[in-house]
Amino acid sequence: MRIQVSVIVVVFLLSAISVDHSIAETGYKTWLRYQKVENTNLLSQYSKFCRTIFSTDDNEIIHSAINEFKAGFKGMLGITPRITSHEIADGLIIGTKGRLPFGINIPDDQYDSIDQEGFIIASKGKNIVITAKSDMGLLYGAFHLLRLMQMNEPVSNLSICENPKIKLRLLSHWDNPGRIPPGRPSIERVYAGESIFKWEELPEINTRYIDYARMLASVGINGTVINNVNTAGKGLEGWKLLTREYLPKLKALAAVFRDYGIKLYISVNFFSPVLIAGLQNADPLNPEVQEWWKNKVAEIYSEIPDFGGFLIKADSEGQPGPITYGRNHAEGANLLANALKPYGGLLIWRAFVYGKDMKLNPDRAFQAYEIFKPLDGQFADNALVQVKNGPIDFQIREPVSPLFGAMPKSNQVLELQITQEYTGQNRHVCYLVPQWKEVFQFDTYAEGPNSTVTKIINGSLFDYQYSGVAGVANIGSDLNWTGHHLAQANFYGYGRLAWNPDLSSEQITREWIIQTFNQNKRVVSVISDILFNSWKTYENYTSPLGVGVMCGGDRGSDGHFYPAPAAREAYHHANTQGVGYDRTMTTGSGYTSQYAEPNRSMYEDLHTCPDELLLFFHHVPYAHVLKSGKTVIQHIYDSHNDGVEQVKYYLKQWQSLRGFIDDERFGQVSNKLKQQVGFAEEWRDSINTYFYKLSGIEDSRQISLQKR
Ligand code: GCV
Repeated sequence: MRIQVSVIVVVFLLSAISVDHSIAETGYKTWLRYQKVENTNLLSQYSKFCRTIFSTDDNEIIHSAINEFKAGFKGMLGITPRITSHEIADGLIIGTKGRLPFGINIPDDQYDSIDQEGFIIASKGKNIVITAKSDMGLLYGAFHLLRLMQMNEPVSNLSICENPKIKLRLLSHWDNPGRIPPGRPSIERVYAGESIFKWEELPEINTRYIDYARMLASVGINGTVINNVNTAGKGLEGWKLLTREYLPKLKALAAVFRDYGIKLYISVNFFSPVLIAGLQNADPLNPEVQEWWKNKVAEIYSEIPDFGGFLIKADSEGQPGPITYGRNHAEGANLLANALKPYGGLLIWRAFVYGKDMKLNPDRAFQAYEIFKPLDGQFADNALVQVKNGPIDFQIREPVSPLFGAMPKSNQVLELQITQEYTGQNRHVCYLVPQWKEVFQFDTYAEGPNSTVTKIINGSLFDYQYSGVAGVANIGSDLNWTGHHLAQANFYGYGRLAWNPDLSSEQITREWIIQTFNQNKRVVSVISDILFNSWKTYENYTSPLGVGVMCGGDRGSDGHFYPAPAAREAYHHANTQGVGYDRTMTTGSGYTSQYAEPNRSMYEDLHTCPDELLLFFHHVPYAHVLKSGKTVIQHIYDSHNDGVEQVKYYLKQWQSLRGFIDDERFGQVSNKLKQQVGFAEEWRDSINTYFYKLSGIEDSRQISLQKR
C-alpha cells in the first residue's frame, strides 16, 4: 500500500515538473498531460498571456485554478507564471464579478446569461479574461481554457459563455469500505485494481485524492458518492460510514473535494438505526427512527457543512428497505430526505428494484415502473429517484427505461454505467458515449414530441427542482485509473456529456484523443474509428438484436463476462422454434404499455419495432426476416462472425500507430486487443453453436459451421 502511494506521488511530482517525452506514459495523467506545444506560432500566441496571472480572489478553489494553470503552462509552454493582484497590461485575468481590474468591462447581460457554475472567457485587448459569478465558474473556465490550449486551438479572439446543462453531475463509486474479507474485491464491478479510498489510512490524505478531484473537476463533475450502494451483507461494510469512527475520514475527503467544487455523498443502509444504534426497528414511521436520522444528519453537517447527501439502494437485491415495515419506497425516501432537508442535503433513492417474490409482473423489465409510477408526487422535494438508463441492467442494448417521462412530479436522476460490467470490463474496448447519446436524445413523448431524456434530466420538461445524471465509476487503484487505457475515454465522455449532453460524440472523442495522446492525423483517425465502432462491434459478437443477457458462469470472473447463453434462457426465451422475449400487450408481458405513444405502438408492432431491439420486445421464429432482408438466425451468425473480424481489424489499425504514440501505451493496448480477439472468438463460437443446436438451421455462409 505504502509503496503504491509513493509510486503515485513520484509520478505526480514528475508530471508537475517535467514534460520530458522519455518519461514513461503510464496513463496516470489521463487527459491532463499538458504536453509541450510544438507549433511555434501557437507557442508565441499562448506565451503572450501566460507569463502573468491577475487574481484578487483568494480561496482554495482559486488556488486549484492557479495551480492548474501553473502545471499547464509549465508543461505546454515551459513558463512559470507570475501571480499578481496589480493591474497588468497583458496576461491572464481571472476574477469573479466585481473583482476584475479597473477598465476590464464585462457587460451585465453577459453575466445574466451564465448561472452559478457557468463562466465567460473573453479576449480584452492583450488580456484574456476568465470571469464568473462563483469561484467554481472560474475553475471550470480555467479547465476550459487549458483544454483549448491542449487542443492547440487559437485563443486570440475569444468570446465564450458556457453553462453546465445539467445541475447534478455525479460519480457513483461501488467501492466497499472497511476491512474487506479475503476474496472479496474492494470494488464491485470495477476492473482497475482496488479502491482508491484507503480507509485505514484516512484521515491521512494521499496525492491521488487530489489528482482524482482534478480529473473530476476537469470534466465538470460536481458530486461523488464514494461507496457502494450495496452497504451490507456478504462482508460489505459500507453501512459503517455513518459511525463516528468514519466521520473524520469523510471530513478529510470532503475537504479535498471541496477545493475542486465536488460535494461528498455517501450510500447508506436503510437499517442503519438498527445496525449502528441497536434500535428495535428502522420503520420510517417510528418517531425514534426519525429522530435517529435527524441526529445523525446533524452530526455529519456539523463537520461537513456542504455535505451533498445520501444515495440509497433499498429493497433491492438483498439490501433492506421500508417494505419490511409495510411502508412504500416514498415513505422510506422521505424519512431520510426530511432529515437532510434543513441543511440543503439531497436524498437519492434508486429505482433499481425487481424481484420474483413481490407479486409483480414476472417480466423484470416491467417491475420498476410498476412500483414507482404509482408513487409519483409522493416523494419529498429534496428527494430524487435515480433510474438506470434501461429497464434491465446496463446491457449493451436496451430500450430507454419507461420511467423517464412517467414521473412528472418526482425529481429524477439518470444512472449510466461507466464501468463496463456487461460490456467487456477492462478487456474489451467498448466506447459507450454513442450509446449514452442515444439515451439522452431518446424522445419519451411524455409531453408530446421533443420530450427527450435530456429535457427530463436537465429539469426543464417538468420543472424539477433537482435533477441530474450519475455515472457508475470505472476508477480503481491501477496506475492508469481505468485498467484499459481506452476506457479512460468513457470516463471523459461521461463527464463531458453530463456537462452538456448536446455535445457531439465526435467532438468529445476528438478532444479526448488529442489531449490523451496527440493530434497526429493518423492517431486521431485510427483511435476515433476504433472507439466509434466498438460499441456496435461488442454488440455484434455478444448479443445483437436486443437479445439481452447472454453472459454467466463464474470462471474466475464475476459472471458478467463470459458467454453462457443456456444459463440465460429467462432473459432471451430462445427455444427450438425461435428467440426473443414477448413484451407486447397483445400476447406478451405488456411492458410496451409503459411507453407513451407513439413509442408504445412502435415497439408493439413487429413491423415497426427497430431491428436492434426486436428480440427485446418480440419472440420471433428463426426464419423471421429483418428489415435488412436477412433472417434472424442468419443475422445472429453473421454479426458474431463479423464482430470477430472487426476486432481483428482494430488490432491491425492500432498496430499502424507504432511510433506515432508512446511505446508503453501502444504495447499495452496492443496486448489488450490481442486478448480481445480471443474473447470475441469465444463469444462467437459459444453463441453460434448454441443457436445452431437449438434451431438446427445451418449458417448459409458456412462460416460458423466450418469453425465448429
Ligand atoms: C451494486 C447489478 C450489478 C450489481 C449492482 C446492481 C445495482 O445487479 O451486477 O453488482 O450492485 O446491479 O445496480 O445495484
